[in-house]
Amino acid sequence: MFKKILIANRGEIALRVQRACREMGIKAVMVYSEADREAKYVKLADEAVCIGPAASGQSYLSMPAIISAAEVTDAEAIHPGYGFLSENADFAERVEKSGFVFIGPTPESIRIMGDKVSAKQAMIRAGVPCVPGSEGALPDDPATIKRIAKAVGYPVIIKAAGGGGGRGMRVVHTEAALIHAVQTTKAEAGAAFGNPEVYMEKFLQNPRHIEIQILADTHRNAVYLFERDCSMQRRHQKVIEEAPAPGIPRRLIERIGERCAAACKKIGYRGAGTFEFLYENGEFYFIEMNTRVQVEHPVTEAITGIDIVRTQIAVAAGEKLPFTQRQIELRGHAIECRINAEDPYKFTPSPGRVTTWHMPGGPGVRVDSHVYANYTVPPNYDSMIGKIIVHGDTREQALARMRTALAETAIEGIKSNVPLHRELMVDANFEAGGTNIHYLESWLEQRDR
Ligand code: MV4
Repeated sequence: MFKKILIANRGEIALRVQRACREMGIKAVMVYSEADREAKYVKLADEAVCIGPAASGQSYLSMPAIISAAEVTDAEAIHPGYGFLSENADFAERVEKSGFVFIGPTPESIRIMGDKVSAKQAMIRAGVPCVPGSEGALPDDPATIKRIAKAVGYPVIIKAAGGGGGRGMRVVHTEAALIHAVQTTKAEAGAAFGNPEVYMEKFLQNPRHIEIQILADTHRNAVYLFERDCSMQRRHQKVIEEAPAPGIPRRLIERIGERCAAACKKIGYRGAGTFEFLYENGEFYFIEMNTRVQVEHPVTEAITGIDIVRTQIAVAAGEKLPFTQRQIELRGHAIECRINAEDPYKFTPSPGRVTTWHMPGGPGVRVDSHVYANYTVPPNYDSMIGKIIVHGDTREQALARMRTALAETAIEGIKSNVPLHRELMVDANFEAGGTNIHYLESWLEQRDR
């Protein structure tokens, strides 16, 4: 096992990975920007290295700064967390070329999944069901594009190969609007991602966002850790996640989960990963794969009892997965509320000094956050400042525990979205379960009136 790991991230995930290191007897090196100098997890670190100014581009996104920090501290491996450089294939490659272990998949896997056209082609070959659409990137010829759209059937969606997570997409309802939409999306994709390639899919009108968590080792073992329902989102930012997904038959999850695990073995995937699907009318359609640990991983940890971060580290060190698929059991129900430093009505960021920070507790309650009373939320980064995760025997119990947890929560000095979560936890439609990807945004519109 590694003796020392460098954690190339900040905030709650930096603390989460540090905790896994502690538990495993591994020394943790934290890197921090000038804006995060006072963070407690930095002071708690075995070693800490300042890698630059507050701006991410000059700190958490600076490959030379991070690799130098690993060199001077003699770390053996680098955990990238989520966001920042976590899905940057060039970074993974530079980490390995510099003699460190990248705690994640191979640069090649990251590269394939980063290009949404090659990701989809790999999944089709591996037997994972995808949204019907163009086979690969769209050609230039307008007549051919029109023929493909006609075969797929309107409405269609044009997506950038270099996009993902909701960036670089355009819905098209009629042939009259098609060619202009393709050309505009291509131009935007070229400017934003340095890759003008686009592809076409049938546009699904009211799907749910269901994702499958997988873990794979370097000994050809891969397992799925069931699903998460991430449909409660606003502007492609998830707000609430839960597992299992309400109302989806277990045999369908088992079938798609087996396909994902088989695909991992086929492509030689290693580490943690997530297959994102749209789910509509009882069918799963692959859209993207995330090659990192995700914000919402604690939901899966709660229902399986498996420590995903610990397992990432273990398989990166070459260990075999310590469980087989048959040993993984689903227990109870988990819900996560993301806590953001933002106005709960207008969603404007609300950084600043946190004067009161009371977090909930009790049976089945977990809080992942780096925040404490008198901590100052810097204005330079994502507004997520923590997560409340509850677990219960049933969805009803999990919901009850989340309501109690949110009632106990007190955050003062900055605005937070805790009031929004309190309202959503008593919303009749959320309570019923199975809301689609548009539900939260339409709920917010209704609330405004
Ligand atoms: C789609 C879609 C409907 N049909 N693809 C948005 C994020 C990116 N990961 C893919 N996205 C979508 N792809 C087809 N063929 C609708 C969305 C979408 C969405 C997906 C998941 C969660 C929230 C969403 C919100 C708006 C649109």
